[in-house]
Amino acid sequence: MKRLLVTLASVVLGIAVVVGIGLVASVSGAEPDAIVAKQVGTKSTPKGELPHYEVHLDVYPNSSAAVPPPSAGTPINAELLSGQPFYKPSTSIQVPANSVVTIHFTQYDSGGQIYNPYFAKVHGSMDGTMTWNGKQVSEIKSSEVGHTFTVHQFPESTQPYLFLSVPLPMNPANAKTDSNGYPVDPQKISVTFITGEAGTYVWNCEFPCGDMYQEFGGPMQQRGWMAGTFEVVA
Ligand SMILES: [Cu+2]
Repeated sequence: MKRLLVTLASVVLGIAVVVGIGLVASVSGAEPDAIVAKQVGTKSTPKGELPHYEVHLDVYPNSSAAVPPPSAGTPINAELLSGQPFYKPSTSIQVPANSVVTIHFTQYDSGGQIYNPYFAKVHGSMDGTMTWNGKQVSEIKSSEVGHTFTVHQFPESTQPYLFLSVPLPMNPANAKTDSNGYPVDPQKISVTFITGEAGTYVWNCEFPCGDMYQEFGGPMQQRGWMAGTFEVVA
């Protein structure tokens, strides 16, 4: 009987922790202004010559004197999330429909083993690869992941299918760093994909880079930090 009670208590506690993290995460859905993809020309694709757009995103391990934390969130979030990683300049991204889009990432964080090796592979890019420091690759070592950029739809979505997942390699622990603690030679990743019709999607990081529940709490559930919106606009 005692054992049953202990089991029950830990299940209840477990649920409370998950619900609690969810509540903290939903306190604020505010994000910095959306990044709007810029046209850089046209590109030939399996679907013909399409307008080509670019987006630039940086990933930082923490804020510093040189890189202020995201403005999203309430003071309580800022307090809870200080020292946590985030995407810059925003996590809200807008790209045009029926176009080719290239996202360029500059990744300054360390990393480690990702729980699910599926997310160490590139999914949904135009040719199944990404460019990593000048090389074409379709996956990286699952033990060397810094973050992922994973775009997907809402479970109940009736919008056009969109799934894109890019692993961003970690910087080694002994990487040379600048006075703010960021690697002087960060990881550079580019991925190119084709958009379909308009739709609103979400994205998040699938590397356990946060804290609390299995490192999936804190910034992982916070728009403006490791999650955001991805809009394909007509
Ligand atoms: Cu992350």
